[in-house]
Amino acid sequence: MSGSAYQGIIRRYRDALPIAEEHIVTLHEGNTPLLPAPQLAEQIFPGLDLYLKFEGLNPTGSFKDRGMTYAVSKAVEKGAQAIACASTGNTSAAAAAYGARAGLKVVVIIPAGKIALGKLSQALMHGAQVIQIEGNFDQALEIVRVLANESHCELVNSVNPNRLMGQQTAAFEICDYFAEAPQYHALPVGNAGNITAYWQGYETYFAQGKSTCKPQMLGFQAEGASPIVKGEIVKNPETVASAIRIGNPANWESALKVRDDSGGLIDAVTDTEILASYQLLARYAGYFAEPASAASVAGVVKLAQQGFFKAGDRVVCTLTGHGLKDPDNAIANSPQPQTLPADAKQVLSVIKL
Ligand code: AN7
Repeated sequence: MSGSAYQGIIRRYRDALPIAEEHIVTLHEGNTPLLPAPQLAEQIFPGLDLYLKFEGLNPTGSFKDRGMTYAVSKAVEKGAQAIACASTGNTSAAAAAYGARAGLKVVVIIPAGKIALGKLSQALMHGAQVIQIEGNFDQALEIVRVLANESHCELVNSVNPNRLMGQQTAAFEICDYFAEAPQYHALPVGNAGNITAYWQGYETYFAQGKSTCKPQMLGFQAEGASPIVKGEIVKNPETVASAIRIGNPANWESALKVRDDSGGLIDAVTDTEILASYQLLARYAGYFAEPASAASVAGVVKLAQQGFFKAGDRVVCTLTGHGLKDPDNAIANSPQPQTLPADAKQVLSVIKL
């Protein structure tokens, strides 16, 4: 293999992610597509210069891989034998995969029955100890914090600053692509780790003179799980977007700071709006993202309807996770296939071209 072949975000952005070569744990994450989406823009607001950063094409199918490669590498550097996390699904999939790669024991604590099928299958396949609690993500996070305090287990939720350092590389990639930062950056908000990490990345590039502006950060929570918008903890969060079914975000304070420092906003979108954008994305952009990811697009749709944008504005939406993670929601929100006898005449009779 050529020495210059792509080998993941730590080697790509060495200066921002310092660590000795021998400790690097990577699945060659990052370098994800930043796709122009003019047909989708046409549906939302003609003239919008819309791009999709498809994080579903990371090795485990979500943006969590960027944070996990650095958090697990740093855990290995420290000599940790085990890592643990609470998760709505994607963090557990990434922790399980990177932990397997590093030969670490992995413990994941998830809300029973509230994890998308693909994510559960990933944690199980990679050999993590999976504990389902009869409770929600916020309770799982409290339990895993106790575990990390009372053991030598490394906590790899986004309260671990190494996670955010890794995740900021998505902002680096976007600025490298445009040779500038976009005007607006929209993304879903759960624990608010990712919006914090992107802002950190944009600020770093700006400070280094690699961009001349910083974007306004547009964060979107699901209405039934929108503590930051409401300004109070949501005890029983509910949303079809199970990845962001979070009532007490771990990075709440920093989310408010990002909103204010960037001149952006954090708003809520309903499940109906999320599902409409979930389908718009699949039909008009050709990207199949999971429901939580569609919250970024749903938010842009909502703002566009309010007259927020003008023609030519450049907006990047992060699609945080792959649609294949959650086949149940995909099938439940699509027309069902027709079943017919294996007979050409009957099959052709129902096909509309
Ligand atoms: C697809 O996996 O919290 O605001 O435990 O999986 O940084 O929390 C996942 C979060 C958006 C929200 N989109 O990001 C977990 C978890 C997808 C996600 C988010 C998540 P943050």
